[in-house]
Amino acid sequence: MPANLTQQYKKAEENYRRAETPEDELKWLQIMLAEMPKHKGTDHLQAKLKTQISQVKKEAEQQRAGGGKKGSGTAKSFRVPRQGAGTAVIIGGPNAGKSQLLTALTRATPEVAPYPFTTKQPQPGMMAWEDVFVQLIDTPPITSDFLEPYIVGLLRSADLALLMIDLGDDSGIEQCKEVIDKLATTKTRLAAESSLDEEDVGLAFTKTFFLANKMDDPEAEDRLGLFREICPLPFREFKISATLPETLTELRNAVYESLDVVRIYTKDPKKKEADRDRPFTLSRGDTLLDLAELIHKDYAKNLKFGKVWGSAVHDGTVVKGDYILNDQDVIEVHV
Ligand SMILES: Nc1nc2c(ncn2[C@@H]2O[C@H](COP(=O)(O)OP(=O)(O)O)[C@@H](O)[C@H]2O)c(=O)[nH]1
Ligand SMILES: [Mg+2]
Repeated sequence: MPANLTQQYKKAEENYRRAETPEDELKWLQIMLAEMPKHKGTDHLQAKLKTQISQVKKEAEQQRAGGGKKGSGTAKSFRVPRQGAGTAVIIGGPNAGKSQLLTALTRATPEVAPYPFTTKQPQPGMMAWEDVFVQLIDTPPITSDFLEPYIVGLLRSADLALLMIDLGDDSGIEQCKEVIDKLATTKTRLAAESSLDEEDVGLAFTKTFFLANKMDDPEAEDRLGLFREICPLPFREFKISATLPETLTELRNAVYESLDVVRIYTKDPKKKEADRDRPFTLSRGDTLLDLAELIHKDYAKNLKFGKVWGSAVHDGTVVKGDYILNDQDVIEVHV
């Protein structure tokens, strides 16, 4: 659809795709509609947005009114506050090694056990990558007859899904297929890249890595071959053993790289050194204005200029709000 959508539209779309509540969805859908260029070429898309807006409005109202309604209080919803440079959600069938992976990559201590359904609530942990952290969330198993409803919301708002298969047992093949089939019945699907569906605006896709786990098992390679035949997936694949940390290096790097963020160190103009402890992370392509907004709303409003030390510019270069940030820039924000 060559609609020449603006940068603001694309940002709103990204926020909508990852919205965690109907109120949030509504807000971003309305911005999308306002930002959409109005001409013949976008008629179709405008109509779709309007339909989606009225649908989400109804959902938001129902949710607001739902407090007193019978049954509505039973649907447990777990919201895990976003933290770090981005979020990856670990999913899979029972015993795939989800909790083991979280243990191996973070300091979190979920229960790891050779029996299913040990994990019932989402369990977050922070994975270190150089001087930043990525949030990983361990979840309960998904089977053909059971999917904790909150997992769909977690997947939707996540940057990445990590789909694990148990190659330590023949049953892992069918169990992994069940996960994929089950998610295919929801409005959040796994895909090679994150996007919104072009026809059904309510349908969101989340970028997924396929983790072939327990490769230390002597029959793992055969099972993987069989699975690939039965259920070919377009996702990037990693062969790992969650119990062997040395097999996880490529995955750790790829998870961070998939976030496509840049690290920015801010410097107080009155001080000699930048704050090297805790970089801000922003999406690649973001500008000085985006950084100012992240620091404080008033900073964006009152931004005068920035001074940059980095790989792409001479030391101390003065830049305006539209300066595109580079990884590891040191920036003084002047307001
Ligand atoms: N051999 C082997 N066992 C593993 C591996 N990853 C996990 N396990 C074992 O598989 C069982 C289930 O792991 P767990 O992380 O609790 O699975 P979950 O249900 O997906 O959270 C545990 O006994 C783990 O020690 C692996 O890479 N190799
Ligand atoms: Mg578990």
